[in-house]
Amino acid sequence: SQSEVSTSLAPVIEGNAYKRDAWTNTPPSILAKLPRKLHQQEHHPISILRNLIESHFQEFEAIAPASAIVTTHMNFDELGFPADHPGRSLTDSYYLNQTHMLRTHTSAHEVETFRAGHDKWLLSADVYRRDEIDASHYPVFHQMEGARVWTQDQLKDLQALNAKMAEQLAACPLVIEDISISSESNPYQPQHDPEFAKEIAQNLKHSLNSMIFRLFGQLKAKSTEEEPLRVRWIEAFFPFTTPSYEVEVFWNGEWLEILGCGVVMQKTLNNAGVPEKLGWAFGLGLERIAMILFSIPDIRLFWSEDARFLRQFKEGQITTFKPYSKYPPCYKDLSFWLPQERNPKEGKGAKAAGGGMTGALAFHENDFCEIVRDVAGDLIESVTLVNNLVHSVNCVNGGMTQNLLHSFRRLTTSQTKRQEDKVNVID
Ligand code: FA5
Ligand code: MG
Repeated sequence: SQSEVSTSLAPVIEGNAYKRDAWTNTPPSILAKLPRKLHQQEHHPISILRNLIESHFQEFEAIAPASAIVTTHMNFDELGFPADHPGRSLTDSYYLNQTHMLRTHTSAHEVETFRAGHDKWLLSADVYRRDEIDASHYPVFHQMEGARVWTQDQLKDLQALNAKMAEQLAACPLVIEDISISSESNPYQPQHDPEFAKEIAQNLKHSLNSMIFRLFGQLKAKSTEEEPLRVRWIEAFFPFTTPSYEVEVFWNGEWLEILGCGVVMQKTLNNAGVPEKLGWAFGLGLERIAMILFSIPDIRLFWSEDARFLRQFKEGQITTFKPYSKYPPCYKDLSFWLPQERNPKEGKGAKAAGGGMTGALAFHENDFCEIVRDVAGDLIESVTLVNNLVHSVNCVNGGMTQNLLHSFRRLTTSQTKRQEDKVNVID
């Protein structure tokens, strides 16, 4: 029967079996990404960026949800997505079956996080969307959700806090293209005191602007142009916030959307069992920001397991990505004999002490590297000495025994351009 077939095909993921049905549309290639967790992989640019943002939001708790598999209720219903929202369609999201799916955004964890009593938190995770594949889209990417909520009582201090934050921001060379906090098309919630809602939205903007300045300000300082960073706030719509905004950063001649945010819909907080609280939430795309910060030209590079990608990054540092060949590196082994020569710096004493034949060679590894660089430029990634032998052989010269150095060196080459790939460096 139909149901027997479905059961027998139920995939087991993270120890749970998900019964297939008409909604099942997640291919094994996508499921294979679940254990990767790039945002938790030390020295990976996504993890470096997550840590940088977490250290900026000092008093916020960092939360890591257990699984990418959520119920459709968590991903959509709980957040007020209407039944006919396009995000729910099989063409846009990955379903395990009608009730379980791969989260499409970190907002899927908002309600459970508020319910657990967290008031200031950041939550980072892998998210999944059926999407085109090109340099800036990938069906798996990473988001960070952030939220801060207050009780009515605590809100009284918010105005003073906002004034302090505004003062600090005024000292930053940021050009912010702002919009009004609320408008007819981007209204406050009817059950909110507009004064409180305004201060919450103001706090959201200050918090995000200072984070943006912290991240991109460093980058600007590194660049030669003196142009200040341009940031633009625009009106947006999300079923779980109002007023809502998106933030774009002007980069390489175009506006790039980096996050969505807004004042949390009171319905969401009521659902979470904390109706007495009010606050804001944001969701940002870690890849989008990391591509700018690290100059990574293609979103697919984040999934690379090639050491030539991974070794370019280090926790705590924003470094500029250097492109490498799309071909794997090739190794050239090279060995050569060096005649015994005395190091000129050694003086006469060495001869007396060592019997004349044990002095160091004048040859220095850097001399060798100089030759390599001269011939092949930056095509050579690294030169590694594999072995060094000193042994006696009979030399033609009068049958005298001499010590010769047998030096066996390994050259690792990697080409950066296709044209250069044809260059046969050292054979
Ligand atoms: C959301 O996902 C909302 N959950 C954000 C939110 C959270 C709003 C909390 C309000 C309150 P959106 O679909 O616009 O919104 O995605 C948020 C960010 O994720 C985008 O700004 C972008 O930086 C990133 N993003 C979205 N789609 C992709 C993609 N295909 N590839 C890479 N990054 C993406
Ligand atoms: Mg968006």
